Amino acid sequence: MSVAEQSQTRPGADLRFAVIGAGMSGMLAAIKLEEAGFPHVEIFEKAGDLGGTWRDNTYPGLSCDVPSHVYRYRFAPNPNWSHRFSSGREIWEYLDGVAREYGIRDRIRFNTGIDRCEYDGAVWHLTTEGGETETFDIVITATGVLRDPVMPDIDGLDDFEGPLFHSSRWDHSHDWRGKRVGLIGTGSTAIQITTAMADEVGKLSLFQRTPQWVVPVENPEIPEQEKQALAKDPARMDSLYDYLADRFQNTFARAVVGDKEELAKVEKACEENLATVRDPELRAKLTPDYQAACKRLIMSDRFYEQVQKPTVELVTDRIERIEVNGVRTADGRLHELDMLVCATGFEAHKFMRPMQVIGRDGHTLDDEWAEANRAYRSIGVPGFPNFFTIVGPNSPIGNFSLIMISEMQFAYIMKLIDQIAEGRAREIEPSREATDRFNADIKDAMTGTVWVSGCSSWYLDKNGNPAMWPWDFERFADEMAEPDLGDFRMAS
Ligand code: NA7
Repeated sequence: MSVAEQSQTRPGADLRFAVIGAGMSGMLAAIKLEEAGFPHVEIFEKAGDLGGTWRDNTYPGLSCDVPSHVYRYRFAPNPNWSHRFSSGREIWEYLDGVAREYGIRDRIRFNTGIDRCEYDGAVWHLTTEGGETETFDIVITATGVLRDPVMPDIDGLDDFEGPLFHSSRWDHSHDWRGKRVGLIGTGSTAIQITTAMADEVGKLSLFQRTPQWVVPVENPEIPEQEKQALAKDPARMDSLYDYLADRFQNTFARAVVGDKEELAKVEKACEENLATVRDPELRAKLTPDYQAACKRLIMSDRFYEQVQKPTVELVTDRIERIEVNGVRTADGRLHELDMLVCATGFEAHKFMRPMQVIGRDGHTLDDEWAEANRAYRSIGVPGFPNFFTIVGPNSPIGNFSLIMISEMQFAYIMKLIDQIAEGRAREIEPSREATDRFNADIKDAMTGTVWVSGCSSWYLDKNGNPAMWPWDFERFADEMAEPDLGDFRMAS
């Protein structure tokens, strides 16, 4: 259907949309807007390719910790996943395939970051990094959560003469096989890298500041026969999706938000896994002093086996400084290295910033979020009309398939967009009162979660509040089912 034909077929077809970000959720927005008959959609992507976190992360051993058959768009089943938890490369290829199939790849404006979004009381003016300004009626930000890498603040980091990079900026021009590699951090990333490298590295020095709980989860290959059966019968893929979603929602996701019985099961599984480490000294070093699942749980049934390999040394002495040849720890020892990788995590609380967002009456998002990132149901902020966010503050990151969460949030946003498209409102934004109420409820509910049980993690913001969804999945599904329009300020 041509753009001109589409313009005649649905109300609001002349609305101009900007989608910022071409990762999993920006792609979703672009596909769904097109499907809904909105032809004027511009997709801005700061980087040179799509895929967000699955583009940036290419480290050895990368896989998702959500099963592949539920970590996919509901509308785009894939019978070909190779493993229960497929590799990062496979996930990126899946996203790329979906983008091609739905014809959005060619429409993404790559290398076009947005620096500024300003509302003038009627429309949004977006300014690109190159200084061009374009005008839109509705803005959707889909800028991701784990996007900006954090390098550790350690003396001498610049002195190291070998290759040194963050895990999400892997430099594949340096072969690590047979070399002496230093790896700082013991989050999910470092654990996957260690597991992948242990058999072929010369020596891996794993610098641990805090031990982690590791829950043993198998990652079997999916047999060819099973893939063929799924391809022949897509309904089977839907049942599998529902089954996996249900299992996750009723076990782990309940454990972290207060179900003590489920949490006890997780703790037991972690303790039994840890008990497989034979050397008591190493086992003691790997034993956390906080509750399982307080930090994001690590899923691996191979890490302990690999960390016991003679090629791996777990270093628990504090890092004092980085030197030309390696890492000096507080005991005075120099750990000589050929390359150094910082798996030191991400700045998880910036959301769309440092992009400047200036809403109604000149009010800025920087001011609005100066104390804390407070949105209404993750998707909108008072004072910022017709400006929506996918995977915004307090999205259920970590507990569920983020693709499923994005789809539910975007379906909700579409219902708000319909209000505008169908002429019931010119401006729509969450009310201050509803946003305050939502955030007060979140704060109350957080006290029952495992994330505040006494550990540091990227889940916690600068005030120590988890940027998470503190309730179960049913509540999220209920809240996303239908917008309560009484919670919105709608102006015509
Ligand atoms: P994480 O989970 O934030 O882990 C970062 C790791 O780096 C963690 O072990 C930190 O130790 C360690 N770290 C950070 N700074 C330093 C310094 N300065 N010195 C020593 N060690 C340091 O990031 P990941 O990339 O592993 O995983 C992020 C998410 O991606 C993961 O949760 C999944 O959702 C996918 P700490 O525990 O703070 O003592």
